[in-house]
Amino acid sequence: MGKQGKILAGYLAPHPPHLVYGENPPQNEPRSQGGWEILRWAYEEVRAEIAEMRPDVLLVHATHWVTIVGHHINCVPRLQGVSVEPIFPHLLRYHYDVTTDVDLAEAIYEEARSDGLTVKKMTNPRFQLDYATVVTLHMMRPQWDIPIVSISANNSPYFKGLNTGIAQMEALGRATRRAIEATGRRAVLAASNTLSHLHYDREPALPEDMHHERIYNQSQYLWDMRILDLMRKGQTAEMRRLLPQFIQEAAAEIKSGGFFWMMEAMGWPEMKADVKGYWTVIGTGNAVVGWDLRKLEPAHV
Ligand code: 2X7
Ligand code: FE2
Repeated sequence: MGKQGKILAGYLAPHPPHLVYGENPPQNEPRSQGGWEILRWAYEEVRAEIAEMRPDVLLVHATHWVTIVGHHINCVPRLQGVSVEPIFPHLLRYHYDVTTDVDLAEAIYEEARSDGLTVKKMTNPRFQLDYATVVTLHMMRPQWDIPIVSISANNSPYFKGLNTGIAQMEALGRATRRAIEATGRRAVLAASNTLSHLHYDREPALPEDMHHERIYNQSQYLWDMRILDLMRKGQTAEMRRLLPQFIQEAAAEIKSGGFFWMMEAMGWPEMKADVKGYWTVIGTGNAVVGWDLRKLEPAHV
């Protein structure tokens, strides 16, 4: 039997297209004057950690790849295309070229199916990646030289009621962990989510005019800080207990399931998370946060 795989780290890795737009990478067509630096610099720390960890694979729960029947796992070996953000096409028209870790993707499919989840292999070679997947992966690893696995957002917490949906996402997390272990992969997970999610509906003439960028309301700011404070202190069980109320009261995007998937796969570690940065994008609360599981091990991997 080969070496058992492991999850090296997990990141809360939000996906506003504004972050890619502000960076002006060659893959994106629109140009900007910059903007949202605090979040972009936070992602620079993630990039450095990934360069150091050298994982075999990056797994992302694809928040804006919404599937109605079941959880779909991307099993296409290579995907090339242009991802256009439907609401902000003037900010994100991104050219991507990515390989998929098909063996791991198929292992997750099998594990999830054996747990009774409705799952499907996505094999359409012309499939287009959603912008959340593209933005999160670009911000984490703009070279696109590490294979990925992307998992659709069945959004079961929306479709099936919050508690039933969360239970399903957690089952998917356990299945993902077993598949990583069985295939021997050294994996990094990403939950592509904003925290509080109420936002403005008018864009300034210059989208990156930071004079206009501020949190939508004080109550959702206080909620974000409460959750981030618990993450920083490593009070993970207490954070988990509050998440349903947070989702209801701050319209938190983590309702879409990826955060529950990732944290369950990592065993909800009672460790201090590394909050790398927090700021607003069109009024929503976005944090880049890391859980470096290598710190739980006696010797660094
Ligand atoms: O998808 C998003 C988001 N979650 C937050 C802010 C802005 C745009 O897109
Ligand atoms: Fe989103």
